[in-house]
Amino acid sequence: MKIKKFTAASMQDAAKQIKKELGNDAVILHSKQVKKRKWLGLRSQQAVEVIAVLDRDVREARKTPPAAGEEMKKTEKTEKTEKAEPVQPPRLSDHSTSDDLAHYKEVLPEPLKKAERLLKQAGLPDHTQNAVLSELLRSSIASGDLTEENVNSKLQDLLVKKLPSADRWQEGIQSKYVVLFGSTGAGKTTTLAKLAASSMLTEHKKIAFMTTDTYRIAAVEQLKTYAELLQAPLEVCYSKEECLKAQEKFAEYDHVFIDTAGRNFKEEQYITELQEMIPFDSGLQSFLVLSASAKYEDMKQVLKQFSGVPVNQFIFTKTDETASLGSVFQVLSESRIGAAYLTNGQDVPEDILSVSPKEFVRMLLT
Ligand SMILES: Nc1nc2c(ncn2[C@@H]2O[C@H](COP(=O)(O)OP(=O)(O)OP(=O)(O)O)[C@@H](O)[C@H]2O)c(=O)[nH]1
Ligand SMILES: [Mg+2]
Repeated sequence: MKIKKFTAASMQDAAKQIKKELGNDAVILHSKQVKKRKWLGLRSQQAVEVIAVLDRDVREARKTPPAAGEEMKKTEKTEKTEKAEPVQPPRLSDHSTSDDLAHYKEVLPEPLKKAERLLKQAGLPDHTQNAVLSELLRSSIASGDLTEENVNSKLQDLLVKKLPSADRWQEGIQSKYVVLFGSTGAGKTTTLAKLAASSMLTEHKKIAFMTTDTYRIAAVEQLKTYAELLQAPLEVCYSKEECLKAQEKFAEYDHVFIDTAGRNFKEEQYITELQEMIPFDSGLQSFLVLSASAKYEDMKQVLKQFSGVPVNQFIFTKTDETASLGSVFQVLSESRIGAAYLTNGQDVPEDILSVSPKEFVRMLLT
């Protein structure tokens, strides 16, 4: 893709320059009338500023491109009747060069510049920002509509398409066993309590708790507090046998919420223990809990570490503690695993929500 800004006395002169420099395949992206200063700024003259783009995909995306001559006439006409309006792109042959959008960002029209700012604020990695902006540019030009509203809605659609499909997001609690695992302090126990409480209070289910987190007394105490508040039984399991016994004990319950130890994700032993203790083969929903405020590289490490255990969905915690959801977006996009819940505070049970990919993209861009 090649983008360039031209300033000329008339639209016709600009078209000649574009044709000379970019060839017959160039497409006009945007044009406006400007005042050109002459004689040390003492006099000014009307001029036209045109942004043109040369890109194979853009041309192919335009389904019924008008002939070059016709379009050129149309462009001249438009010049007389419209001021500072985007002009229909003329069809001018076949070239394509570097796709490095970075060189061209300063000449982008305002709605695309705004999209660029939003992508940056969202904290997406540079390569994702550039890929999205490049696609956005192409599809905006192809549609011939560079209004802020259209560009913004196209931006949202492009981002949604990069996420796992909506059916992988909002499943709710369906299985008998529900287990949360993840790295230390991610918010597993608090989130487990939120899920259990809403299952009991909203869905009127009979619930119980199990924990394999026996490393710290405080961890058991923390879960015990929630169990007592909900008047639900809790079984602490130190071995696989105790886990099996607890399963028998809770045979009549609708849902059993299982807490696991918070361990450093770099410890392989932790994953082996999980594989032994958790009833993965008895109708289990498993959630990998990641803090939304963690760095993308760390999230990727955790995901890799848990590749040995089945992960149904993600839960992203602490969205209230981060200004950007860029790393969450990137992890979702690369893993193709959906997000069941986001948590946004310490209060049990209210600070939890489930969102669709569309809603998530809106959050990402705000
Ligand atoms: N701001 C905020 N804090 C949260 C959220 N979820 C959990 N926390 C807090 O994070 C801290 C750790 O939460 P826990 O639920 O104990 O985390 P954990 O993953 O069980 O921790 P370990 O068992 O030690 O690995 C607590 O202070 C929680 O109140 C959230 O969505 N937002
Ligand atoms: Mg815990």
